[in-house]
Amino acid sequence: MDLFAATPLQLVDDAEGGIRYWPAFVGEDEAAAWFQALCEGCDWQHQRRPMYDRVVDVPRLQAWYPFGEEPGDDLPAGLPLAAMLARVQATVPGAYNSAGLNLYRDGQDSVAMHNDKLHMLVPGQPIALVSLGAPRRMNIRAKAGGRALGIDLEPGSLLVMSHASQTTHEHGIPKTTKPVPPRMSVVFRARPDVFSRPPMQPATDETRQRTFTPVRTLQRPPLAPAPSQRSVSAAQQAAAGAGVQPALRPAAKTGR
Ligand SMILES: O=C(O)CCC(=O)C(=O)O
Ligand SMILES: [Mn+2]
Repeated sequence: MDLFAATPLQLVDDAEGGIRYWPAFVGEDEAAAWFQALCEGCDWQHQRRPMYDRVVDVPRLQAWYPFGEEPGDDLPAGLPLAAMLARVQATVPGAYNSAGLNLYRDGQDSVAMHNDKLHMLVPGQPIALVSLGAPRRMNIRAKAGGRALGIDLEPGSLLVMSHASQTTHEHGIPKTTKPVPPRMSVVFRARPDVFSRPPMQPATDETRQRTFTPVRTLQRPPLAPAPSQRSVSAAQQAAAGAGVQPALRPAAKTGR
């Protein structure tokens, strides 16, 4: 066990380890290499989700990879997921069998306050979340009430949430008007019946699928909008500089 791994910050306490944070779980260079490889190599999907009486955009891109007891046999060879899993296992051992990835293209991407769905988690098993790319604030709030705790999730950090904490606390990544470059989370979980779960539902609107262009290859797109178009926000301009196409951002109401 390395030194950083030995000293997590305890954010929430419970009988299963609560919520712990390792700010420097891996070094900067390794985190940057993982981010680049995952940006370019993952099968990023843009989902839409029913919310009340309509279907809304999920305000981030997602990818999902299930794996069995020999993760190297199931995980795509070109991605660093097996190496990341080995590092996570060395710090917080668990019966992980799923890697869920979120890509926040800019400050408009987010995830609303929620707890991870209990019926899709094996009881007692940890949820291990590796952050890459730009830092983003996560809010963690007790369901019983009280002020939310805000923690800036640094690239190369590890946040581990117990299964029990999903019954007592909610977490979320709020939108921000600050110009923030893309950020990614890679979340290892133990799912019941992981291989029988239906694959992620892609966006129903074809044009909303695969809207992320790998950061290394993208040229800065022109930003001058025609007078009739809505203005481009500072966050969108920054995202464009970081390799995200503002023209492809959804304008509609978004869901979690
Ligand atoms: O991106 C994050 O840090 C949080 C993601 C999350 O909460 C989830 O995927 O359920
Ligand atoms: Mn979550």
